[in-house]
Amino acid sequence: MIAPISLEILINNTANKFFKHIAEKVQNSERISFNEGVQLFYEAELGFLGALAHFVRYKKNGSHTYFNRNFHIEPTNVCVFACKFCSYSRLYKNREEGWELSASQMLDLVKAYDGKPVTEVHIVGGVHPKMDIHFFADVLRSIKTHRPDLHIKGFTSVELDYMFRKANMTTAEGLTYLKEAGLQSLPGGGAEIFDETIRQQIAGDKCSSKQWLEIHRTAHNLGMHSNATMLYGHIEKYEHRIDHMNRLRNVQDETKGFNTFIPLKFRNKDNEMSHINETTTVEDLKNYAISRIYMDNFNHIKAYWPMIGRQTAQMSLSFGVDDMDGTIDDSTKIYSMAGSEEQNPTLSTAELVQLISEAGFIPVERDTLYNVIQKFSPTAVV
Ligand code: V47
Ligand code: SF4
Repeated sequence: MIAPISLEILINNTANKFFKHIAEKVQNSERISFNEGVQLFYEAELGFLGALAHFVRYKKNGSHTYFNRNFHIEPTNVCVFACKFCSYSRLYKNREEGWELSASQMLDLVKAYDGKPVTEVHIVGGVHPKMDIHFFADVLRSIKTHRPDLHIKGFTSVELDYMFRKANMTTAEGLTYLKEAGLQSLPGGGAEIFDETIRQQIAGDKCSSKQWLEIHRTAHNLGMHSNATMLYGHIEKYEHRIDHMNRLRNVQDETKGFNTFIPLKFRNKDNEMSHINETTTVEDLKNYAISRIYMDNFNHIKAYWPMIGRQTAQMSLSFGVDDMDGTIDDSTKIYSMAGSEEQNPTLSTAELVQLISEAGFIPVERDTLYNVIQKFSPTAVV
């Protein structure tokens, strides 16, 4: 088990004034500024960032590392939008590979978990012109009727924005309608990069940054929680990553409604940005660490293992990450289609416990809202 840590030795032995100042700020739980965040990206080395991020993670979560038992439903991969980084959408290319699940097929996917201890279903897919808000409200109601204890986390702001506009509903009306049908939390997808110039180039036709943030702010005001993501490692600069984090940090100051921040590494297989090299593992770990340092009002930083791979996810636990997402059960295709090493993402509870223990942390099964379900002894095999 990891002992409580101090930054004293680092501070006393850091000659560089900027790094010393940042380490002191982190030690004193003082917020770092936009410019300081950017400078860390350009100048700091991984070990220094890891020490600071680990300090923050330890202060917030000790050596607990969270995971949950979950599965995804992807209603369709047909999408009216044309994000350049997307390897998944099948409206414009290879339409014959598109799928469209009916409401009863989605309920059957839920029924397949009858008697199994899953706590969350994550529902996200493409934006299909025929799947409207009433269709999804029926799906939510049927899931809740069948299994009331299953937490439904569903729909990116991109899907919601499209549904609400088609139904002529305001954001508050649409969210209230879906909440009453059974929707409990929003996932973090669709955020990509908030900088308007970069967003225009990679995802120009879908909901704007302002709309994304407004949907999450409204959900929080209605008592729902949500996650936030950031797609990094493509054409953005470090300034854009910090700008993205800054906009989220500002909303979180207002609402406190975000559960976790999930950096998503751009994967380059079979999409219109395939010519861009993927980031290195060092860059991924730096990104997690700076996220942990910068997002001081987020309780959790998640490494989504189906996208980053289980080994990097395991390493990330020493760079600020305290959550590995869940068992997944091979129920999502977004990342395998984009080239992730996890082609059939499934981890048993025993494997998650093993990965977390091996990295020196205490595995904790959580529900969607981070209530503890069970704490494992670090070496336990389930
Ligand atoms: O918004 C799409 C990303 C997101 C690629 O809230 C890509 O718990 C990398 O948001 N390379 C959807 N990323 C998935 C998502 C998510 C996943 C897991 C957990 C949660 C949560 C949310 O996937 C999209 C986009 O940013 N994405 N294509 C790609 N080629
Ligand atoms: Fe559609 Fe989402 Fe792919 Fe964009 S990333 S094209 S919104 S499925």
